[in-house]
Amino acid sequence: MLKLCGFAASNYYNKVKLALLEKNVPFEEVLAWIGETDPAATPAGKVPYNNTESGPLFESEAIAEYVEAAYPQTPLLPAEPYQAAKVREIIVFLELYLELTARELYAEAFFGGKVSDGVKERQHKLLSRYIPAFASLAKFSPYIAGDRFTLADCAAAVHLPLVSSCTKIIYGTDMLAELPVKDYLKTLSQRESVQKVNADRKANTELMMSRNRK
Ligand SMILES: N[C@@H](CCC(=O)N[C@@H](CS)C(=O)NCC(=O)O)C(=O)O
Repeated sequence: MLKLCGFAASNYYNKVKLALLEKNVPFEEVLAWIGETDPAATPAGKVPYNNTESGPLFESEAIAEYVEAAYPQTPLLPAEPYQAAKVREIIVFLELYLELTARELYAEAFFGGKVSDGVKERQHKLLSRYIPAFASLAKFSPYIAGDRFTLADCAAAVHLPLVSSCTKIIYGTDMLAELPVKDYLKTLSQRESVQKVNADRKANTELMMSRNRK
C-alpha cells in the first residue's frame, strides 16, 4: 500500500493527503519528523515523501501528479490539456510566490523565533506584488480554479490559511483579506477530506509543539 511519510502539521504533507482522501486511494500514514526522514527517499530531508509501489518519491507536486496518473478515479485535473495547465498554473504560482515568500516569516509568526526587519520588509514588498497577481488567477467559483474541485484546491486549502495568518501576525493585516478566502475555506470545510486533514493537523501540531518544548 502507498505510504505517505511526514507529519500532519505540514501543509505540503496535507496537500498530498487531501488528494489521496478525495480520490479514495488507500494509503498508510508514516510519522517522520524533520530530522527523522529517510535520506534515500527525500535527500534534502523535506516532507512529504512517499513510498509507492514503484519506489520512493518526494516533492508534493510530483507525488500529487503521480497519484493523479496512477489512480485515475475521481480526477483532480481536467482532461483537456489547457484546462489542466491552468490548474497547474495556480498551484505553481501559489507555492512559488505566495507560500514560499510567506514561509520566510513562519519562524516568528508560528515558532517563537525572530525574523529581521529587513526580511519582513522584503517579504512584504514581494507579497504586495504577488497577491494581486494571484487574485487575478484564482476563480473562487466556488473552487479555486473554477466549478470543480481540483489539485489546486488541495494546495489552496492548506497554503492560504498560512499566508493569511502569518501576514496578520507579522504585519497586523491579513494580506489576503480582500480575496474571498474565508468563504472559500468555509465551502471546503464541508468536505469530509478537509475535516479529517484539519483535525489531524491540529492534533499533530500540538504534539509537535510539545516536542519542541522538551
Ligand atoms: N517543495 C516541497 C516543500 C516541502 C517542505 O518545505 N516541507 C517542509 C514542511 S511543511 C519541510 O520539510 N521543511 C523542512 C526543511 O525544509 O528542511 C514540496 O512541495 O514537497
